[in-house]
Amino acid sequence: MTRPATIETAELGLDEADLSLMLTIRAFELKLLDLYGKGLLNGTTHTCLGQEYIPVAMEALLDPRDRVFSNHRGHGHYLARFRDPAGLLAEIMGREGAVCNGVGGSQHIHRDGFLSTGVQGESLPVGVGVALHLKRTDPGRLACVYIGDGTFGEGAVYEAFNIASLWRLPLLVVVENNGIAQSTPTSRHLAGSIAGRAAAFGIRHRLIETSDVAEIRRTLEPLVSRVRSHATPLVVEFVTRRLGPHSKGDDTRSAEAVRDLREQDWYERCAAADPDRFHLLDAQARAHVDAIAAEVMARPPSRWETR
Ligand SMILES: Cc1ncc(C[n+]2csc(CCOP(=O)(O)OP(=O)(O)O)c2C)c(N)n1
Repeated sequence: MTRPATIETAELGLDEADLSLMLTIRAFELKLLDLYGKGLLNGTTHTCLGQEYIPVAMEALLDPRDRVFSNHRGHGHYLARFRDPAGLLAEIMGREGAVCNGVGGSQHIHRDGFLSTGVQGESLPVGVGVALHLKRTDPGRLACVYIGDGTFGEGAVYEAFNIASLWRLPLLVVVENNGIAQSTPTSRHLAGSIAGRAAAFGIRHRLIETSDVAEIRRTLEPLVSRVRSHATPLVVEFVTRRLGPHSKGDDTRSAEAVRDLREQDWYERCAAADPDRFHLLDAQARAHVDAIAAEVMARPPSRWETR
């Protein structure tokens, strides 16, 4: 019997393209940590190891004309949107072909309606302004802003919630609640709950605890459609896991705590569901990223011409 071309099982809830994308994002992030370890990258970086399924699930619910605002942990957001590991790596390494000519680096990317910032909370008020613009000029489009749980410590979040609710703006806030902000557990920095904070502004909130991409899309599709059709804000909170350090080598958690998180990782779940096919796709993703890294490293430095 020949194998099916796509993995589509109840356990996985994934087709092959989605799984390949998740594996490519993982391979990309692991490659960055490897390059840093070898002293081949400068600056800093924040990997989304463990959180890759979130932008992959969300991307199918977004329109290319929507605007996406990303944060310091944004490589997965960019890769899910543009599938351009070479451009992003060139940006991080300051090589020719860099998305922003090597000026933005890991945290400050701008391309076709996508904008990231390393300043926590900065993008929400900007996203609100863009949502207002979209409501007036292009009804049906939305502004999607990714933030972490720690960012709820920024006052700008609440100014943005207030106006988004009051003016009924098509704002989709995706919270990647990975239980920790740098070194501070969420339980030590956030009173009440994210749901309660959204409710205080009359904003709908949906909690997503699964990493099953198909289930996430099924659950969110009607809610995201409503953001578009009713021009109304929505907060989607993912309970997720940060498997890597905050940035490069600064994990303050115990090895045991990180091991427990790894056991809940989508990667292990998908590998167990169809090991042969999974490992083939994983090897392909790693080889693809290895080849890109070798090719990008051989490029000359990027140039930024000021006019
Ligand atoms: C305004 C501001 N304050 C502090 C920092 C330093 N900083 C970078 S990431 C981070 C923690 C962010 O936590 P969270 O929002 O939960 O996102 P996560 O890193 O867990 O993805 C901090 C404090 C910053 N980038 N911006």
